[in-house]
Amino acid sequence: MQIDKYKIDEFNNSVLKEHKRRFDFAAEGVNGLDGILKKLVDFQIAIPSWALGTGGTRFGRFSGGGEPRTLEEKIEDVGLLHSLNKSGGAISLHIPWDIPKDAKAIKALAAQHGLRFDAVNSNTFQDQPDQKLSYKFGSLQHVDKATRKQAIDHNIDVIKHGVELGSDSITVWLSDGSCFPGQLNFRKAYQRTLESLQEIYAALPENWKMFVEYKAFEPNFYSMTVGDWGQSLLYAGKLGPKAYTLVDLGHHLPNANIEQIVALLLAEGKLGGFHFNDSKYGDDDLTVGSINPYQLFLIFNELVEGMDARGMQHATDLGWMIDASHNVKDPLEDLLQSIEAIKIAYAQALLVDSKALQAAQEASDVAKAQEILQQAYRTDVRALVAEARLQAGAALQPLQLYRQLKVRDNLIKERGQKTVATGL
Ligand code: PSV
Ligand code: MN
Repeated sequence: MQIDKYKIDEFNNSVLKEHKRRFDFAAEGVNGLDGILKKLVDFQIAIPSWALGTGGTRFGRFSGGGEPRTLEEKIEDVGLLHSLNKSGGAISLHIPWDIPKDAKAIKALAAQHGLRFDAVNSNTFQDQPDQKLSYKFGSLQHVDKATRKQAIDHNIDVIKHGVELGSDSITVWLSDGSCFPGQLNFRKAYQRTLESLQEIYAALPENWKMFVEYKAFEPNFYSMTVGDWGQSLLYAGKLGPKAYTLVDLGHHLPNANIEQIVALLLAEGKLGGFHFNDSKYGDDDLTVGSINPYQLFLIFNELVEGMDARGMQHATDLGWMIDASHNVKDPLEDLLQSIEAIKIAYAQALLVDSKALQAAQEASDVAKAQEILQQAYRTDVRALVAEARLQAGAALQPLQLYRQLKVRDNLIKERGQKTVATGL
């Protein structure tokens, strides 16, 4: 299914008057309005190929129907999203869940939808049916050299797929670790993982980046070999200038100050990218901004401040991606909400009076600093975000139009009720 541009225009015309009223109100007194709108238009968030179907927990999975059955259909779904909001212009593949059989054709299909390929993701946290050696006790850290080699080769293979698709980064997330005290020699696990990563790093093409993603727990519960940003930074530092830390918002222990982590990684030039989601307990993989929107804003505030301080391009100098699991909502609706939440937090961060904030900080005026941040956070920027969408040729209200056009019903008609997308 594709959404014709005239349907978007028709819809926009039907809500334009109300939008203009809201926009004029929201725009009043905003400094550098055009620059802010341009930044919002440019900011694209990659959609993971594994988040287009219904996610699940170890207790079950409840499919919503019409899920994409093939990589081609996944691309079609991301294309749908992108035509609705012009903000999800990239797709991130997880291999081997989504192996492009004909890379040229897949690349051409993506281009037809205005999409490019974001980071490719390797998978050494599951055993595949045709796999020789098991990852039950780890992959890059494994005590057995042959198992490590198999995992290294897989990552190199993923890079090759990425090259064919025009991607320029690989995200390595390892489930390696241990479940019980004494199971693992931490020092040896670290050393083996580092050496394995070095071999993968050596296979990176010239212009490529490697993102080392950390996670505090799960599936290993006693230790994770890349368990936090410190460990990730250690690996990235030893690997070299093409290696960076990737922050997945759900991968911290409760109450971690993620905004501070982000600020320091940026200051060190070692922040590579983001996986957006939200959580109440741990790695819940909920819709970003649904539980903790203030934290999301604070993270964006550090991002904007830190990127500006280093003269970085917001839209292109870091990898922006959603990594969530849609258990009870329609995945496409959930992704539309996620992108909206990200854009809102970004817009609010762009509104922060950074000069005044710096002055308040230098004067140790704590109350003033808080007021300045909350002034931006409490501003209703939804009409600004909508205006940026309008300027980009997208729908003023993507979710409403998605429902009006009965996209899910159409997908169910096309693909069937009982389809299952690859992923977790
Ligand atoms: C692990 O929980 C993770 O965040 C990594 O990014 C994986 O690639 C992805 O989720 C798989 O669902
Ligand atoms: Mn992730």
